[in-house]
Amino acid sequence: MTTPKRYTITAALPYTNGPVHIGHLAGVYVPADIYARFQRIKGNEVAYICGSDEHGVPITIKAKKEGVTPQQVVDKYHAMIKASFKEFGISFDNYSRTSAKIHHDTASEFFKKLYEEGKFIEETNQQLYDAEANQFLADRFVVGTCPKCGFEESYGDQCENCGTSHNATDLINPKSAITGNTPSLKETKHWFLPLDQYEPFLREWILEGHKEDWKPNVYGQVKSWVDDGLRPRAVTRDLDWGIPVPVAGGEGKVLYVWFDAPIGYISSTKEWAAAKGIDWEPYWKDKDTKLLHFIGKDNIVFHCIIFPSMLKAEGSYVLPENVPANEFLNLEGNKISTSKNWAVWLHEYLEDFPGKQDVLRYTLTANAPESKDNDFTWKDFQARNNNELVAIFGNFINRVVVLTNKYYDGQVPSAGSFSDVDEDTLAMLQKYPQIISKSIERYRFREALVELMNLARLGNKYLADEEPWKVVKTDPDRVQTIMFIALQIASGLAVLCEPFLPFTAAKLKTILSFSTLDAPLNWDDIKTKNNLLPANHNIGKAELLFAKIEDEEVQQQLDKLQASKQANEAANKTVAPQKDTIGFDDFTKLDMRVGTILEATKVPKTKKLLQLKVDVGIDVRTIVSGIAESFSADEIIGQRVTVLCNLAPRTLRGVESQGMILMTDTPDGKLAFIEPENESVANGEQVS
Ligand code: B3M
Ligand code: ZN
Repeated sequence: MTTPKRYTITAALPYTNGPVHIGHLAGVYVPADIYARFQRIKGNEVAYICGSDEHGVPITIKAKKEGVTPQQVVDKYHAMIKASFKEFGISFDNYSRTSAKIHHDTASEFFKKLYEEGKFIEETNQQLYDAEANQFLADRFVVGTCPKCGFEESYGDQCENCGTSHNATDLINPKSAITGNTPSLKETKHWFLPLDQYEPFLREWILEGHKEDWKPNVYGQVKSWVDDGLRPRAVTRDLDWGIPVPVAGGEGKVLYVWFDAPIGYISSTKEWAAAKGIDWEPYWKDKDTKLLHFIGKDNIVFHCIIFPSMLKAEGSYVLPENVPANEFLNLEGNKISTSKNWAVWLHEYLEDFPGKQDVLRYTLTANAPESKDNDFTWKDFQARNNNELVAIFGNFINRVVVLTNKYYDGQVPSAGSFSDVDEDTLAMLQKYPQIISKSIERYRFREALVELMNLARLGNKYLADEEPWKVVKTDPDRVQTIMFIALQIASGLAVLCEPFLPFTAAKLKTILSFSTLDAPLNWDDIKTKNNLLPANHNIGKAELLFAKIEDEEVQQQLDKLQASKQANEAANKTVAPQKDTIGFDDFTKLDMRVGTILEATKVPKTKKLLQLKVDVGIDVRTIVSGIAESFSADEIIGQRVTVLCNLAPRTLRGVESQGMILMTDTPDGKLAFIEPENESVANGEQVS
């Protein structure tokens, strides 16, 4: 037995300005939960920490809109989010909230310490001000053009298009989100964290130290920010909702939400430890503690640059060992959007599919946006349930339990001598704990889940090949051995599925009467024990683990989405009229081919242009394309595209463009690629 390690696992604190949806679950809470459950099962010490993020401008905007106080908004959503996470089986050790006193105290002290140690720059300068609203415009109170990617609806603190975080005064053509007015500038004093001074530290710690083990999407974002040059970042705001700035001159100001929110992980840990009567400090300060932040890709800068710089400035904390950020989950081909009600809300799912938590956990893990954005569809949800959970996992368990009850009155039979197939099957079973662990340890939860299902497939194949229902008529002794082995696989599944499918694991353990075993089975027993369920152990009756999902249930969900879509489309533009007729000869002159983008770089000093290297089968050519407002350079490497190849070359900003990428519009005003549905289509294939 190895000595237990200590893990502090954080999941991004959800904003309490709305409920939680499947995008949040797939990106953050389900993978973090799998990881936390896995480490607990392995016998490690785990603090899985979360809570509500109750400050920030979106909450005050929502309160204004609804004519209630910000406190009323956060109370409503905090209660709702907390309850739905619990019902969904997210196994937080503590779920706190940033309006709690312990958090206000912790964040204030943190700020004061940095202030007293001279870690901030104090500066009076001009900030955006809305004279009509009589208010400074920070963060989401101001909208304008992103200086980096040209997106016209960037917020004051972060661009949702390219993810860049900036200062509100960086925005081009800023407008107040309260009145729509162009803001004026007004002097005000703030405290800044001089991020530029932390550049050498960040370079050494992340760019040199974590090149190999951090996910490429995370590492790449950090590198591009650090390479672009870091600047001092204001950590206070002129707002009235938040944690008051606790030093002289801070009257009427609050801490920036992204200063206080990550400290929320620390205060939530403190709250948990106090309730348990243990010391919180080892979970944040012991150098052997593994601190992990599970987040979505829009939070990378805050967790990899700003918060670590704060921790470094403070001096007594450990730094995250990894920040396994995910990309985004789309829904039925479109970006999930709260304002357009294009989402599957967790609390609604729990109402519509009672008892089916694991089906959603399974689907979201199987489609997790681990290395690129991914899509959730209700058809896929149904297929994964019916063809995988029901047909493979459920079917295997059901056969094992039904036959054991039928032949042996529920008692595990003793095995006779093993055939080669038996030996191989048991040897395979013993390999799974290691195979699954390896994938989980590397944050590859999709891969881990595939392996879990492979174990269920192994069980099904074993039964299908050995056919105990036939053999029983001729060789009942042999059937005892077959069923013994099948029961070992079933118990292996009960243990190994727990991180992914906790409700199913609990049910299965009840069916197999784990509670009457001499000692509880753990993960590593499966590697070594030959009789996980010993002969003569009594199991319970069969019970369905998964039920088929019918077409009507899925149709209802699609109808719900369709209703949102129609409501949105009604508010949207009409389709362009058809152009003038052309002859077939005109059409055949167009040389359109499938290609793949190999390289992409931003054309300097332009908003829209990316310079691409595209493999079009005939050659690899340079194409300048006006897509930078919809895509960042790194996200389109490897993208399949359709190229108009024989368009006369044109020089754009000094670069000769040898063709054109064909694009279409999406409902949210972005561009989308036209790519072959079948991945096997080769570069250079003609479009006709
Ligand atoms: N409240 C979640 C988000 O950006 C944000 C995370 C805070 S983690 C400290 O949606
Ligand atoms: Zn941008």
